[in-house]
Parts: sequence; C-alpha cells; structure tokens
Amino acid sequence: MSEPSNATATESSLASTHQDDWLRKRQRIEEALDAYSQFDGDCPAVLRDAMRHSLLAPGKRLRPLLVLLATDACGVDWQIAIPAGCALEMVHTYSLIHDDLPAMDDDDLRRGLPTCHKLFGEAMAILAGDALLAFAFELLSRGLSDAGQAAACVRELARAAGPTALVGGQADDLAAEFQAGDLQQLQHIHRRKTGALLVAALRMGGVIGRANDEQMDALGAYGQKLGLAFQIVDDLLDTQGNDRDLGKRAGKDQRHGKLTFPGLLGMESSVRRAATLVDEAIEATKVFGERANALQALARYVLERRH
Ligand code: GRG
Repeated sequence: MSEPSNATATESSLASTHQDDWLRKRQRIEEALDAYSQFDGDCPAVLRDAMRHSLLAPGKRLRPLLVLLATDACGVDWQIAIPAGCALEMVHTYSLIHDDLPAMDDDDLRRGLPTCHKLFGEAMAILAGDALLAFAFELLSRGLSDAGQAAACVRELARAAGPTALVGGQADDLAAEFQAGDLQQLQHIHRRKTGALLVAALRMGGVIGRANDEQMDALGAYGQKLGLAFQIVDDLLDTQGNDRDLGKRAGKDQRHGKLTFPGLLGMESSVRRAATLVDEAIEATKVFGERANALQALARYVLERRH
C-alpha cells in the first residue's frame, strides 16, 4: 500500500519503537475499510463512490488505532477488533462529511482532497454520511463473534455519536460561533464533539479485550484527557499550520468566529495545558503496566502531530 503524503509526515513524528506496529495496524484497517465498502449492485454506484472518496482518503486513522491498542493493552488479539475500528472510522467520516457541508462549516478541502459535496453535490454528500453512519452499526453488530460484546460496542458507539455527545457538541459548537464564551463552555463542547468518539474507541477496545472495571475506567480517563489534548493541538494547528500540511483549510476557526483554546488561554498556555493533559492521560494507563507502552507513545504523538 502506498503511503499518502500527509500520512508520511505523521509517521516521521511517531515514536520509532512503535512505528512499525502502528503502520501494520493502520494498513490492516485501510484494507478492511476498502473491503467493507465494496457494496453490491443495490447500492447506487455514485453513492458508493461518494462514501469511498471520503472514507478511503488519507486520514490518520487515530480512532481505529485506539480501538486496536486498547484491545492489545488488555492482552487480547487486536485483529478481532478490526470491524469495531472500521465502524468507528465510518462514524467519524460521516461526521466529517456533514461538518464540511455548506450548512455547517462549508469547507472545500478535507484529508487533502476536495470535500465530498464539492465532488458529488450536497444531496449525495448528505446521503453518503447517512449511509456510513447506518452501515457502521450493521458492521459492528455482525463483525464481532461474541453477541454480548457486539451489543456493548453498539451501545458505546451509539451513545458517543448521539445527542448527548457528538451531535450535541456539534450543535453547541455551531450555536457558539461569534458568541462570547468561557473555558468551561469550550471544554463541554469538545468533551462531546471530539472526546466522546475517542473515549468510545478506547472503551470498545476494552469491551473486546474483556477489560475489568479498573481497566475500563483507565481507558475512559485516558480517552477524556487525550481528547481534550487532541482538540487543543487541533486549535493550535489551525492557527499555525497551512492547508497543505493539514489537508484542510487552516485559519478556519477565526473565520467562523469559533471559541478556541488559544483564543481563550493564549498559545503558550494552550501548549502547556495540552502537555499536562497528555501526562495525565499517560498516568491513567499505568494499570496496564508495560502493555500500555503503545498507548503512552500515541499520547505523546498527539502533542507532536503536524496535521
Ligand atoms: C456533523 C454530527 C457532526 C459532527 C461534526 C467532525 C466534526 C463534528 C467537526 C469537524 C471539526 C472539528 C475541529 C472536529 C473536532 C474533531 C476533529 C479534530 C476531527 C478531525 O479528526 P482527525 O484530525 O481527522 O482525526 P482525520 O482526517 O485524520 O481522521
């Protein structure tokens, strides 16, 4: 599999000891996403093409990687978690397609490519997002051989994608544009809009890894801290990065009058806060002993990422 250009930039900043393992896992995820999104003749070709355009575009695959690393940390073969990782990536991709629509952030560039609605039209982009969301749950319900685990994963993902998490956070984020706001409000938005899917990724990996209560709490705590750190870095990159490296338009937050961490805290304090959150995320994984090494390295990568 050839490496997409922005993925190459990612890999160069990954901790070298984990690089090969992460590349291997990501390659398996990419192959599975490709295989799962073939669909038969009952799926219109244009809908299939729109879904695949956004799904197979070079994303970081952070959420599926978190699923696999959480299963790994529990000492269970990560390969059985691949369908769950793919389901999560499908829900994430649906949210990106809809976020880019003219009615929301109105963007023309995503993952280094034209956005779904720019290539396929607005109606088809809405349908591609809808179809990815629905298909993710079909995949989750049939992709895990243990029915109890499948049900628990469906519950985790549905909650994280729903009104009290992803969609609710997005609604509040849109409502807050060009409004005054404080840190508490900003964190409340991003715990739902960004953090909930990351926490779901880790908890789904925990379900599949048969995590005990202490391990599940640790995965949830790690995910919450990492989610906020990830968002702070995202805000910093939006102000400091460029379209080419980011694969999306830089400077969007200011144009949309978004509440952001650098806007409220300043750049230096935002960097310090992200670093503290990553330290706390790493601390939370200590219950896994050495098995947490990869999760800890991934947390450090989130601080160093350039896109
Ligand atoms: C439309 C329900 C709905 C939600 C949209 C995805 C989203 C919520 C908004 C996009 C804008 C934004 C700043 C979201 C925060 C989460 C985030 C940083 C998403 C981008 O995730 P990455 O960086 O993207 O992991 P890739 O392309 O690498 O997968």
